[in-house]
Amino acid sequence: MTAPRKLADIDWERWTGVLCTLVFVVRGGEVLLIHKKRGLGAGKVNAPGGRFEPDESPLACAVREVREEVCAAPRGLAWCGRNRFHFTDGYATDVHVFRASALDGEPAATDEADPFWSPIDMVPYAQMWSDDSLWLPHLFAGRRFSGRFLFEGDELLDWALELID
Ligand code: 6OG
Repeated sequence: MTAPRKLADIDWERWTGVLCTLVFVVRGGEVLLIHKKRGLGAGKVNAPGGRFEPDESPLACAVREVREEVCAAPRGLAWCGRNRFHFTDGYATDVHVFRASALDGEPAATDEADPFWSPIDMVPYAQMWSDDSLWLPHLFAGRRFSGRFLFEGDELLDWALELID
């Protein structure tokens, strides 16, 4: 089978991806971001998050990943959206995105992440996955969304985004 070049080349009814979370702690006009040190997207700025463990709920995964990556616990989590990422090499990931309203403890660096607070109006989109600028403003605006993104490596080939509600 040839690699997909457009979203329409993919059978989204049968599509599955590795289940992951992303968590954006937003407080006082700032958002907690990380310099990601390893795994998919190493070298980029992202938010804490990662893969579900067996039988884990999205919420439990979200809390655990923040604790593991930045040594502090998010509170007041709300589900904000689902992003489905398909890569032309066949990798696919199904990402549940959360917003949190508080953090217990100060974020600290780990082997996986160097955390930092960024003003919401200065989020470094140029250092992030190129889809982020398409949906993250909706998260900051309190909207929920469902996105589909087709990547070849770092290059975004095609995408679609629906707002929910
Ligand atoms: P590992 O734990 O498997 O990394 N992730 C993406 N995040 C954004 N913002 N954009 C993307 O566009 C992403 N693709 C994957 C989900 C998985 C983490 O990376 C996120 C998980 O939190 C392509 O190393």
